[in-house]
Amino acid sequence: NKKRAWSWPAYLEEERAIAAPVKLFKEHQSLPQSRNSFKVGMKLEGLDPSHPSLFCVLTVAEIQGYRIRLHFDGYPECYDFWANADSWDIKPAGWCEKNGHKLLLPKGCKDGEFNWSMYVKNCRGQLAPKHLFKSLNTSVTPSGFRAGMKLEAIDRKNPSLICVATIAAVVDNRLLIHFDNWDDTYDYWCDASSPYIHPVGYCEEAELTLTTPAEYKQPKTFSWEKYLEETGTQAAPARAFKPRPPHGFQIGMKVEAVDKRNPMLIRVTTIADTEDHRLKIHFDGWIFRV
Ligand code: MLZ
Repeated sequence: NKKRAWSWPAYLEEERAIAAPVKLFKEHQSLPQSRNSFKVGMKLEGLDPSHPSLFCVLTVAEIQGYRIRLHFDGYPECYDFWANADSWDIKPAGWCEKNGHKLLLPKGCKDGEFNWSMYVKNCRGQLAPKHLFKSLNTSVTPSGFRAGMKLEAIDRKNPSLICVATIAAVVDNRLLIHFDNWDDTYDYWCDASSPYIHPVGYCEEAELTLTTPAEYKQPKTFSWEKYLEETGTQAAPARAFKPRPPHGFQIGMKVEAVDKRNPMLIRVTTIADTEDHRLKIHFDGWIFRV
């Protein structure tokens, strides 16, 4: 009675379930089109997932298939995180300087004293070569978004809040969202199809509460017209927003998903519940506990 290797087709048949069709996945979630050529030890710049507007000095610490584990230079390993090899969130050395973004330096390095080529030399490291970064050559479609424009955006750290926000930067097809009068720990990058961003006037139209900028004097009487005038700014044009249609995944479909508690693992999972833009993932064989 030899045990056969686990396989998706056999498992799906056993469970009488279907795999989520490939067409439901976004390009970046889909089957890799290229190979992962990153190597352990290569250094690069990338977004900190817990402070998603901040680029940091990172080193490739581990490779698993199409994924790479990234380590923050000078920081404990517990902050390491995984990214796909084609992620927009990773950039070659020098990208921040070229694009005018702040780079969080390795612990111990002083601002103004950091220089990539000296740094890799001193730590006998190696820069990840530019051609490994798939996202550098993405085709850019012109959009109506410009840095400085205002909008209404969901605070992803406090997702019940829709707040007065500003486009702090536009790079490729991506927008950096900043919340007025808050520090940059709430900032994040998204694209024009993000369900987290809405044009000015959205809350009023949908009869939702708009959270006004921190320390705003008369929050009760906030008016966009007045605020745009006070700040000498413009609203992002409604036509620039390209809201994505609901995702199409259905309850019961099987997918492969990262285990967020142990993110080196990708597990066999089932879609347990759906909202327009969100899925609830159940890890097969694990019992729900409160
Ligand atoms: N409870 C939090 C809410 C911060 C909301 C920020 N929105 C951009 C605080 O007061 O710190």
